Amino acid sequence: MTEAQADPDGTGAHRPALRFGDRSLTYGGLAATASPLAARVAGAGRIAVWATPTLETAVAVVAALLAGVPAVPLNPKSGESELGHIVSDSAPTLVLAAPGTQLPPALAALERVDIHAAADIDVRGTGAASPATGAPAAPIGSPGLTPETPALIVYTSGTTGPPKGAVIPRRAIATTLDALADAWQWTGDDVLVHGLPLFHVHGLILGILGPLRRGGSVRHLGRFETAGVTRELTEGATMLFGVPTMYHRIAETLPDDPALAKALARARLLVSGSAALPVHDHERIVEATGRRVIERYGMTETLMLCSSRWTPPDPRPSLRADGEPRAGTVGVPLPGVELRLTEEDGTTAVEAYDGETVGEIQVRGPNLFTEYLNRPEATAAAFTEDGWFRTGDMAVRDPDGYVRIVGRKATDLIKSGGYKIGAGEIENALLEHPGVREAAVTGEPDADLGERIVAWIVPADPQSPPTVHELADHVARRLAPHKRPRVVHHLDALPRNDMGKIMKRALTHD
Ligand code: MCA
Ligand code: AMP
Repeated sequence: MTEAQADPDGTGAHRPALRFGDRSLTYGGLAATASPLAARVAGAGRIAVWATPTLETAVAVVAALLAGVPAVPLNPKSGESELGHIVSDSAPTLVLAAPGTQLPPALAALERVDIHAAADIDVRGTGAASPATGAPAAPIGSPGLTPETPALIVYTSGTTGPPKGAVIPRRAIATTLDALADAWQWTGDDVLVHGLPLFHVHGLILGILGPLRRGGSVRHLGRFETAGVTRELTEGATMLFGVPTMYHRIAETLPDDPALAKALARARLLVSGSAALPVHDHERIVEATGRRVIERYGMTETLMLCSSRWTPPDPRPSLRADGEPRAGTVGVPLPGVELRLTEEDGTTAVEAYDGETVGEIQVRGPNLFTEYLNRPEATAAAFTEDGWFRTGDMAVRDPDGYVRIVGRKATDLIKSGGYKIGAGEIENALLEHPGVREAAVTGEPDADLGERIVAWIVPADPQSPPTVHELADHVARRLAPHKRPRVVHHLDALPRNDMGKIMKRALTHD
């Protein structure tokens, strides 16, 4: 029996919904687990969720959606100043966490509610779901809530200052997931596997809420590893979501791992997003598996913007299916998304579809966020006067409308491992280290991470400059481990222009 068939009474309650390792919940189990939690948090202003990659996080977010209470997913690896900022900015009334989890001092003042996610029996290998009561959960669009009700507040880095909270309404989540369903023919029969973190849009909205909205299921790996991908795709999963770093690691592993190649070849859909998938990795995967990876492009503030359409693979290689994924492009705008390229002035539209004329991507549509929490000026600055959101991504359009991202407007934004990281927040953290007098942060190409964070510092004492480990620990403790510098250069002085501004383009090491 397949998972899609595990519905003996036709109510859907027995169908599998979530699986994390050997713990899983059917739709009935999810409803029975999330409903009391929803009742417990109903009426709370905003709630924080300690977003470990576990069943509890998924249950907590579903409960928040059922209750209509905005949830702020917290990175459990956030350091003290990042966490302190998010908690004071979003002012949650309580924090939801798995029982037994120790929470850091930054959350001590919040009332704590344990997430009791009593999992169904282990279904792995039996093909059967456990009996459970209750109707299937319908986390989005519950009666009594408007589409504009905030669902999630997701913190995202900018070029300077601490991260901003993007307020994402229910309407945006529903719109984006339905647009992806249309583009990818994503249905309740699909079984997704992923190992992404659950405090960002990719892992949480696409990876958890996506399968639930379709009535399908998700198997989360806890942490990404290629062996888990092989296992789940071999045992019936149909789709894989990942960031390019994950596909790079897959491409590196494939030559020595025929089981991985076989598992990927079976998948219906392999999707990469959050950063550009290098053409070389894409080609290595095609060569080893015969499968193309679909790239999709999105942003925390806009949710999903572009993707190729999925069409069943044509066995005749000479026949290119319409809309086939093409390495180096992110496909075409999704249904409902208005996309334009603009010239330097930020308002004149680029009309060319010539694969050459570069413009900034600006977008409109029901998939967009509402605002940055407590930041009216930042919100206003993010939009043009006529309501287009400025993505800051630079692109060209091919004659057939395919969008090709060629760079970013701001050099102070770094994408490392699929995480967006602002140079400014790392520079501020570095300046708090007693051994650092001046600091500048840049990103440089990295085969695994896409970009790696590089710190250029003027040490307070040139005789004993702080080591890379010391500065990495310092940044990881304050902000988050993925924001730590991987390389540190010591300089006598930072290159500055006549105005005293650091000239980052002059920061190269020969
Ligand atoms: C290392 N670690 C440390 C330190 N050094 N901890 C404290 N102090 C240190 N000095 C720990 C890390 O916490 C981690 O622990 C482990 O060592 C390895 O860290 P790292 O090297 O950073 O991780 P990695 O193994 O290289 O991770 C690669 C990854 C990861 C798995 C690809 O980057 C990842 O999950 N990326 C996904 C990003 C993502 O979801 N982005 C979506 C946002 P431990 O082993 O315990 O973990 S973008 C988005 O949502 C938009 C809408 C979109 O388009 O998708
Ligand atoms: P975030 O703010 O973390 O949501 O990251 C959004 C940014 O990730 C976008 O503005 C792009 O720069 C980048 N991004 C997301 N998906 C892709 C993709 N498929 N190709 C290139 N860049 C991407």
